[in-house]
Amino acid sequence: LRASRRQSTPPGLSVEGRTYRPDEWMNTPPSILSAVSRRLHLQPNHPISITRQLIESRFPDYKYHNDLFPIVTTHQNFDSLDFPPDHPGRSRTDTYYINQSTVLRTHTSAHQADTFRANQSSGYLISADVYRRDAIDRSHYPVFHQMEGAKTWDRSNFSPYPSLTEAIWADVAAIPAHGVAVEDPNPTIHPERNPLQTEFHSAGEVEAIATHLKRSLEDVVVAIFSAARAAAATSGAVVSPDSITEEPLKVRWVEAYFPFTSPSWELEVFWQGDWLEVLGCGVVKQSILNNAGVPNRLGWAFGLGLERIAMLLFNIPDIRLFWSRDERFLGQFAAPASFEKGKDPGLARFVPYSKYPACPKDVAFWLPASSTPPARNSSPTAPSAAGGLLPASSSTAVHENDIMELVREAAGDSVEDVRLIDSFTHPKTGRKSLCYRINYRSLERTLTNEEANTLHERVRELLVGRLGVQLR
Ligand code: FA5
Ligand code: MG
Repeated sequence: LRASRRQSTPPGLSVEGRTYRPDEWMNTPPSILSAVSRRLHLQPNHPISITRQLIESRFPDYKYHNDLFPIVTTHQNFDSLDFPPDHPGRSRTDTYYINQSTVLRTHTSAHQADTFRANQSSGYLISADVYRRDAIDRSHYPVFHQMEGAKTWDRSNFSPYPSLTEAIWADVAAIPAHGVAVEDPNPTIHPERNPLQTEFHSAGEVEAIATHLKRSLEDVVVAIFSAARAAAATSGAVVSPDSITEEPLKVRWVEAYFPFTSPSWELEVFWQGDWLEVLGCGVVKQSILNNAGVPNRLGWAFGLGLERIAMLLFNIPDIRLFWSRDERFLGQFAAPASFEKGKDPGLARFVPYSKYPACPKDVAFWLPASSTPPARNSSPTAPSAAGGLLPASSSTAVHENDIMELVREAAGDSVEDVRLIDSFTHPKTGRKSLCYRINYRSLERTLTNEEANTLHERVRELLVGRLGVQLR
């Protein structure tokens, strides 16, 4: 009896002493769970940790939360932030679930409501590891780090100013001005999707909050840029020049949409010939503050990608490098003695060690006929037309993220990127064929062609075994 009962109940999953009960929603592989203990944002001389401290130094009066546990409820990650029930972010193709109501947080905003509720200070920063099923390339990794920031003001307490709006403008005036050209400081906001919350905030309050938000974040980017330039100057000719150090800094604001802020923006930085999104932000939806038990407060929030900023700061070319335990990487970074405002932190830029040869290999296959959808994609919440759904017949529902994850499972960090290079539909049968190019390249050594073949063979086997494709 005991044995059969043990069989019918899934075993508990223990992560750092906390126990969870996986169910049929579980889609988190062991390789992802093993990242939980790494805490790169707290490793003393790690570039992610140095980047965190440099940004924290621009917000000296804020409260810092750096050890919030990554496994959260779907309520924290989605519901508390007003995500609609059919939001694609809830899908098992995008998010790592432990069970139906437990996920690896997909963003630091998962802690917004709880932190507002605790209301320990008017400003806070949360730095943490976050987890997403996503593409494979040099700027995407299934585990990365975000910093969340928020600042709120109390409606019932704005003395010595005559109004809350004037109190906020006084705080704006305390942020140092910068000389950087902002290409689009005030993009057009579309009130249908980004209403001004006029039932809660006056136009003057929103303008003051938005200005404080933008100035605070421009100040961060300018500080990062100055530190990067100073580092490049001391590193001299050993590092290759990049657009951050060779050209004047260019930033712009773009309208964005989040379920939990309105209006919302993204900040982009011009980098290596293109605009790179570094953060999302906006005026906090009043319903979130009201539900968190602080209806008298109003303010802004942002979430930025620490890897994106660290790549700009240190000129790090590949996001996989952050996970390296190789001394040739880790040995290059040292936290400065102080992060004093207005003082150069004296950082050094990353000097690449030799780049090992790439070993590209293609795999072409027919997607399964629509009558046999793979079982692991039968999530009850999968939206019918999520971005990333492959152009197969609609009911086949092989998601590109499933292919990405399978490649990671087979070949881990030996894959630099995965790209769809061809797709076509057979004119008679209507079946879809896809061809992906997988670029095998280790950051640490040369892969022999034989090793790459072994990895590629494993990918091919998993594609057939898991997704039911037919290799061509
Ligand atoms: C968010 O995650 C929102 N929670 C941000 C936010 C917070 C908005 C508070 C408003 C108020 P987004 O998915 O765009 O938004 O991610 C935020 C940043 O994380 C991006 O701008 C980018 O810098 C970084 N990022 C996103 N996905 C990845 C990835 N796969 N790898 C590395 N960095 C990423
Ligand atoms: Mg974004």
